Amino acid sequence: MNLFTLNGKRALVTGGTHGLGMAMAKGLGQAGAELIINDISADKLDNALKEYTRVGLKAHGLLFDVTNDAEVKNAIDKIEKEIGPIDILINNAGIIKRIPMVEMEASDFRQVIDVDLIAPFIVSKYVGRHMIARKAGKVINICSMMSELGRDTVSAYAAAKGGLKMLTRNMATEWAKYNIQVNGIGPGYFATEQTAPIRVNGHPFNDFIISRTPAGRWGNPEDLIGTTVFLASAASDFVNGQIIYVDGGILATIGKPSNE
Ligand code: NAP
Ligand code: GCO
Repeated sequence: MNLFTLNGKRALVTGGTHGLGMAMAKGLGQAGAELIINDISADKLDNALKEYTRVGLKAHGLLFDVTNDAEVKNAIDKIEKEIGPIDILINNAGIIKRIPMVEMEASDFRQVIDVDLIAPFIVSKYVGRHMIARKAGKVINICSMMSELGRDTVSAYAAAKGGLKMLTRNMATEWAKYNIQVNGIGPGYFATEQTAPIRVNGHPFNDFIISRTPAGRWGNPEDLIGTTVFLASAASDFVNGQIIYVDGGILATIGKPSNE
């Protein structure tokens, strides 16, 4: 089982102050990794660092906007110089805008693409330079059901997550020769702040997801920990360019009529 240990490793998790980011970071910490948690909000970062300390994990906080090239470069240089080498990167930070396409402003579309697709490129570029020099590293991009499926109102999000799947494969193609494994996780529907508006009891989408998911429930953020530790550890040293869907079976089935 030493294949799964992260002792001596250091992991940067973008958007790691709550939701899926915090759950995955806690999993990495419990497997032995030192954590570097990023967010765009100072308050959320402070509260999150208190939570990581409360559960006995070693975590540093870095405030930067993942879409801002200069801020990201400075942050990565600062981490590498003052904290230490980044062994594991999780590109988790993300936003969604649920707007019918014909009503969506290009500025809204661009903002979603910026955070969900261009930012993983920017952060990976600056972290990748150090990983390539060390000929070692793990990058995990957080994809989505929308990397494979469309849905009313989430056009920009689907475009970004579809693009992130292919960015993952291309990064794996370019970096595997440097002993860097780049893979993705595609969560199904998970209970977090991001899905709160569509997970209200009685909301048609809430009932739809429960019937559409063979497991018959929403995912709990902790359901991602096993896959995250696998992709961050030596256990996945020959796994490159894969997207592992953790979705309770959504992508495996056409679903069934709600009255069945
Ligand atoms: P969430 O609760 O909304 O968390 C998103 C995180 O990203 C927050 O910490 C947010 O910070 C941070 N963030 C947003 N813009 C940022 C920026 N410009 N710079 C730095 N940090 C930024 O969402 P979640 O549900 O945990 O989702 C996490 C990831 O999983 C996202 O990529 C999402 O698309 C993906 N995902 C979620 C689900 C699901 O069912 N929940 C399923 C599949 C994929 P603030 O809170 O301070 O804004
Ligand atoms: C939505 C949801 C989804 C989930 C997730 C599914 O409005 O459909 O927010 O996008 O967040 O990405 O995998």
